[in-house]
Amino acid sequence: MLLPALSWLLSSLVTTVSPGKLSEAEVATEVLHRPFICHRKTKYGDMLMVHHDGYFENGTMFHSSRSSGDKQPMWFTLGIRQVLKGWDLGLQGMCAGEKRKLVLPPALAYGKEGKGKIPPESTLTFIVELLDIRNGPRSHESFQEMDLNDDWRLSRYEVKEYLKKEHEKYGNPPNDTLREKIMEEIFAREDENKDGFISSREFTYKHDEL
Ligand SMILES: [Ca+2]
Ligand SMILES: [Ca+2]
Repeated sequence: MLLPALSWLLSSLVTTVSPGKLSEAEVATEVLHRPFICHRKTKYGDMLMVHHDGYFENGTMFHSSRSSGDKQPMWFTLGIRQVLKGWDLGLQGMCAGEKRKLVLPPALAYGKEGKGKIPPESTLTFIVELLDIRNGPRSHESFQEMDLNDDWRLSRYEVKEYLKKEHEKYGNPPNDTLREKIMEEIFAREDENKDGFISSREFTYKHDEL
């Protein structure tokens, strides 16, 4: 049952690369370290926790999550343009513990304009270490977990049960009125065709911009 959804994801990925621009819009990916044990690999919609170092073409480091700011690794959702396009493309199929080197052409990084200390038209190299993978809020795993009767759509009951479970997991006091309100907000936003159910298509992220 997962296959149609996956092939849909893949086809939306393929259409993103226009034939004429293939060479300039590619991420060069090199695996620097792959762990012996790999329980799952990253895919669109997953939440990733990474440490990363960024370098200019001349080898100068412009950022390192290990030494900048709070020195904490960062969490982001893969495939929704929360990060640079080149990351969304280059960090797929990765195992926790894996380390990759990505070389991003400007088109998949900060483009013609650049940003802050990144000059225009910069090709950037990143060393990314993946520390942890979790099901994204919009992953197929989350959907399947919520879809109690396996009919590939979420009813109000199923969403409410899920909220209840989440609230219990995080120790929030159960409050039916509040949950009812959250649920109605979710349906107002997600049930695009207003048929009273959230389909798997309505639920998962749209990848059109990639
Ligand atoms: Ca269902
Ligand atoms: Ca619907």
